[in-house]
Amino acid sequence: MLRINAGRLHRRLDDLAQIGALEDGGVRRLAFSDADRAGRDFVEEWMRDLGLTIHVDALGNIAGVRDGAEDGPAVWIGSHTDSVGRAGRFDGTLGVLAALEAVQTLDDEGVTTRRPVGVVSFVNEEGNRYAPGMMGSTYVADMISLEDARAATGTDGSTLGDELDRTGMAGSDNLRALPVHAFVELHIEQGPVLEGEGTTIGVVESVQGITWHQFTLAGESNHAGVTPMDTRRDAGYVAVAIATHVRQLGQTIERQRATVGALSVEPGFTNIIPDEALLRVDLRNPDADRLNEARERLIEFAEMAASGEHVGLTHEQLSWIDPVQFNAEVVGAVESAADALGYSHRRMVSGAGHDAQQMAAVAPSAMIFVPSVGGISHNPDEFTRPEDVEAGANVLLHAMLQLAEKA
Ligand code: HGY
Ligand code: MN
Ligand code: MN
Repeated sequence: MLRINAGRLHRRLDDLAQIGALEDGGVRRLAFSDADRAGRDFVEEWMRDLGLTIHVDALGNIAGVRDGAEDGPAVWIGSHTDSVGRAGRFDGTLGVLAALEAVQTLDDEGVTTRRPVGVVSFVNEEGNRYAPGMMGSTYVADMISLEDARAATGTDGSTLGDELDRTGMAGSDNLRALPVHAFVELHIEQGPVLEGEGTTIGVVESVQGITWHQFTLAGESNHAGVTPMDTRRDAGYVAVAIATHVRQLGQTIERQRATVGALSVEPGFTNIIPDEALLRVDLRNPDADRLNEARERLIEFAEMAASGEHVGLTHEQLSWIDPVQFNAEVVGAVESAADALGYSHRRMVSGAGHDAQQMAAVAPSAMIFVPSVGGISHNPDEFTRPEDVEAGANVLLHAMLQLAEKA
């Protein structure tokens, strides 16, 4: 059976990890930053070396297509190369680089597939600078307009469209017009399940739903020592009360995950009652009804806490992404590839959101997971063992071959 060139893949992963490298061994390639552009250029250069036909759309998504013996819908493989603000080196990048490695292996072995094969790298999967996350794949799936995407305001106060223009990442092609037969995404699990069981491959059947919310609070700054407790309009207190309630949602709703990823108070001095506060909340659940229950309880509590303290509340829903069931045939292709290669494997749900979750709306999709050491991710210590990187890339190669068929 064909196997990828593991040494080449590991070298590419190391090379890409130098782009946006942080002192602590992590990476930062926030969407539409110079580092993100450099990461995208790195991928584009490899696509050109492979002679792929390159398409870049108005939001900066890039696809490199390898001809098949026949024209028609292509099998897409890929992921993203943007990162969270303090990331590891495998999240997203493994899926894009393993896809390029799989295509290069076809070239090395002189294999022609019946269907074309496309390698795709979606922009702004993480949504750390510009919400919502999975923005690039959401755009390709025609679920967000270019106008709304370009208008997104960054956590740094910038506007996405300005940064897109400054970095020159946009193109004039239309990825929505490219016919897709199936999409397979290789990704690190980012959780403890595979490692805990000693299983090599996760055959991902579904992804839980996600909704992000931002609350800004406007109170009144005043003297911490003199102001009586019952006359305060303490924006910081309300933010902390909401954050505490978020944890309770995670403890009282079945299979609910609930996180306050960002919380800030102003002016931020010990003896000044905060007059401004901001918090961003990440809620997840595999069941859409429960996710909606969490959303409603969160908003209801925030409104009650703010009015009790006579503090102004502004709420913005930054995203709502439905739970998704992947396509049984594509899941089957992943599972039979793992089987044929002799890797241990198990079916599972994804706790993290992924581009495949959005692509599933426009093409039969599925995912491949490989173990995360210690279940750690979104952290410079994120690590996947070399043999598991290799296994995941081999499964991606063979799942793609099943779906694209040898000519
Ligand atoms: O947030 C997520 O689940 C993914 O890392 N974008
Ligand atoms: Mn991520
Ligand atoms: Mn990711």
